Amino acid sequence: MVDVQRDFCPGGALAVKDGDRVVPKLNRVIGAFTKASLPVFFVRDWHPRNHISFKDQGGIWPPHCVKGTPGAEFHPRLKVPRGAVVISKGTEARSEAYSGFQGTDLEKRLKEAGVRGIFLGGLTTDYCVKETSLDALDAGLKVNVLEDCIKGVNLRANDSELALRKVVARGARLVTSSDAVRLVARVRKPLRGRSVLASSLHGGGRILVLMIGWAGHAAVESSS
Ligand code: VGL
Ligand code: ZN
Repeated sequence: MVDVQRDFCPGGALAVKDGDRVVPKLNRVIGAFTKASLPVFFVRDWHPRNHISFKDQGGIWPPHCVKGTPGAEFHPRLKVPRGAVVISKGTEARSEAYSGFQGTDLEKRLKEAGVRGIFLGGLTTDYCVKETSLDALDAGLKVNVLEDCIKGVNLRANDSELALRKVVARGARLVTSSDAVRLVARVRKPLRGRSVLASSLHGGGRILVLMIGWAGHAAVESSS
């Protein structure tokens, strides 16, 4: 979950059109993953008051997501489970961090959790979703962008489109939240070790290929 914060939603300091519309769909994904005991990570923009990206500091953005302020809170309807992993980025005054991986321990946390692929959505398509996706690909992860769970700033009208084109060209897949929920529901069924993985491998097709990473993860979890 990338930057699903008040300031990026209507009424916020850096509001994105329809930013809040991603919340119900992301909640469905969060629910499905949680039920399947799959980890969900919550990335947030968490700036000091004098952040370099702010206009009064020479940056291009109005002040937003100042740590500890209401605007930096997750959207009030986002279902953040108790004890969820929260990753704060952009916390250094002198450096911008659009990616959830930049200056954080996100990669380490994902590796520790045995994660080989991710589904991501949130705000904003042309900045933090884009950069987080690219860094995830660089980290060797399979990246599935939840195309119905993202909204962009679009300083130029087609920025979001260009961002998606770029991440797809680099190897990410576009999927819907329904795809993700369906996949995870299958992972939840009892797995009988490697035979299930093997039969998935022979199935071919986009969805089955996607499932392998998660089935592998579930198998590792259930055997520990
Ligand atoms: C973001 C602009 C400035 C984002 C963060 O979350 O995409 N955009 N800071
Ligand atoms: Zn920011």
